[in-house]
Amino acid sequence: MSAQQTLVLIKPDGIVKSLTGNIITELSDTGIIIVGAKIVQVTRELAEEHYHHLREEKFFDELIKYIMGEFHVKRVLALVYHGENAVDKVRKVIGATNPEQSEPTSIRGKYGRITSKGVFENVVHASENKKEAEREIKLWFRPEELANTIYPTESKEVAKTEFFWKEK
Ligand code: IDP
Ligand code: MG
Repeated sequence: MSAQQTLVLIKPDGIVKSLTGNIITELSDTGIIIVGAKIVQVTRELAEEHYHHLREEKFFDELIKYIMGEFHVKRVLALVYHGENAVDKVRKVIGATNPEQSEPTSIRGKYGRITSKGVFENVVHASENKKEAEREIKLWFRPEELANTIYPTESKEVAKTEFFWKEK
């Protein structure tokens, strides 16, 4: 198995529960390294694209609100990890989707919960396989935000609006 990349999101419940350091420590213990990191305020467009495969589910609307931070705080920490077998290593450490069925020692098993509305608030997201990891990393990050160029890039001329801090 060669080196892989995977996307991890510390979800809004993980942020408000102050679990960021703890989760990063557990992931580092598997020997993989961080090659990208940023705080993101998740827009509806990004949330719906990220979870597009779940759009027919009855919990979809609540899931979109959850990842946008409507129940906790409007930010997530997005991380890209790189290393040997990174996708499966991370999935193992975080545990199963349903926090009540996760290994008790996994991150989701320890810190996740199911809300009265039935949303699995499971603290952390991680890509399910290599193909999804590539789709998700390209959705959340620009090439120059990553420490190494992991997918081929091309330069394009685009007219764009840039934002600057307003002078006082
Ligand atoms: P994953 O996060 O383990 O890859 P997915 O099936 O991709 O699981 O679901 C994405 C997220 O949607 C989950 O992490 C969880 O927050 C939520 N979710 C998934 N299945 C259910 C469900 O049956 N009820 C409520 N929430 C769910
Ligand atoms: Mg998934």
